Amino acid sequence: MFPKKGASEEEVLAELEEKTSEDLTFDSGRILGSMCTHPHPFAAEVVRRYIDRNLGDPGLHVGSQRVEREAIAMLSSLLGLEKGYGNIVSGGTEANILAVRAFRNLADVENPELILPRSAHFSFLKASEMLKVRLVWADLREDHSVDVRDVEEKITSNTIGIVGIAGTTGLGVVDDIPALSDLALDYGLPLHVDAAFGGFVIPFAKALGYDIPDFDFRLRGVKSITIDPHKMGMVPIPAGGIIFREKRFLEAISVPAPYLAGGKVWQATITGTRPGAQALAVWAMIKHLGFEGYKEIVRRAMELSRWFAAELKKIPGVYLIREPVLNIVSFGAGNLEEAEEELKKRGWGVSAHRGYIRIVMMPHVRREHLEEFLGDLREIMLG
Ligand code: 0PR
Repeated sequence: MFPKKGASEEEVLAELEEKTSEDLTFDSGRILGSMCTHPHPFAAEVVRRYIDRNLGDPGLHVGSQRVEREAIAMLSSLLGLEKGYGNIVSGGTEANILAVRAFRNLADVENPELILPRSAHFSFLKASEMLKVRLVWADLREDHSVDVRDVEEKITSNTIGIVGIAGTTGLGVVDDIPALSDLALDYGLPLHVDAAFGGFVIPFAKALGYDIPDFDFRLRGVKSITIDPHKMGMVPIPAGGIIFREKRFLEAISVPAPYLAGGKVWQATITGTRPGAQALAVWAMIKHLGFEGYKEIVRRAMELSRWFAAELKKIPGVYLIREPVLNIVSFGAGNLEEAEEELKKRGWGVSAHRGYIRIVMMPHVRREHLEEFLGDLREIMLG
């Protein structure tokens, strides 16, 4: 019911505290399977300070729009591109939808088809339904990366583009993007790389010496990349990123908004009114942490993943789905559903819906949390 009279802030907050007391918090260390984290306090402060900025009407917030462009420029440069075109959007879902939209609008095809790995995120289902693009699923190889030969076999005259994944949702696997890029160039098709998760991991992990395939704009077939600051970038939700190699992709999805303060402006994003604060927070976090700062975060996460994977293998009945590539470790067990139930009862935020349990070494996950988790898992497995 809509209350007739207002209550004091204290009363309302007390009620909210009570209502959200069931939520798991990132600080507690119990959330082990999420790609989100407690945002960096500095990024949270930036969001609070610029909470009223609306990038849907950049004529009012000219400075914020410039900052968004600079954020895109910094992300582009991280991804090996001198000048990129894109936006800070609401998350990986919007970013992927925008990429499919651009590919579809640029292709002159009556029954558009998009080829993507079976491991792709469900955001492409939304894109498919909204944009009337048929999804053509490519098989995976034994190592859970996409089978590039199968991708090639599935190319037809209806194909509008190819998707590769740099950090799959379930296992953190990086597809053979160099091979997909060559294929895309051979067939004159655009390649979209979904690095929603991996974008803020792979460049730093590579700098640390981890052997991970190239995945970014340095490969000429790559025409667009999704990279989410609200995952490993430590920016508050919602902050996704979409970057195109060329302006024509952005132009292909821009609609005129003629009556705004800036005169006739063009909008490519799905959302109209959209938070400037998040774009400013992306900019601020990159400036504040720099390459070296993110590298340290990734170093910790990668080392923790290797250690955790080795510890898991010591537990009877537990097996890795594959050796970790990024900071995601997924494991199976004979009695997986029971184990999940029992872990949940013990207060762990994990899920076994994909047939395995995924642990994501986000910045809030610490070794002592994992030790406790391993102890519980060992007990459960030994029954
Ligand atoms: N692409 C990939 C590779 C993803 O893993 C995800 C999200 C997306 C796109 C879509 O991003 P948005 O959710 O920002 O639109 N993958 C996460 C997952 O399914 C989303 C998530 C995050 C789920 C936190 C749970 C959670 O606690 O795991």
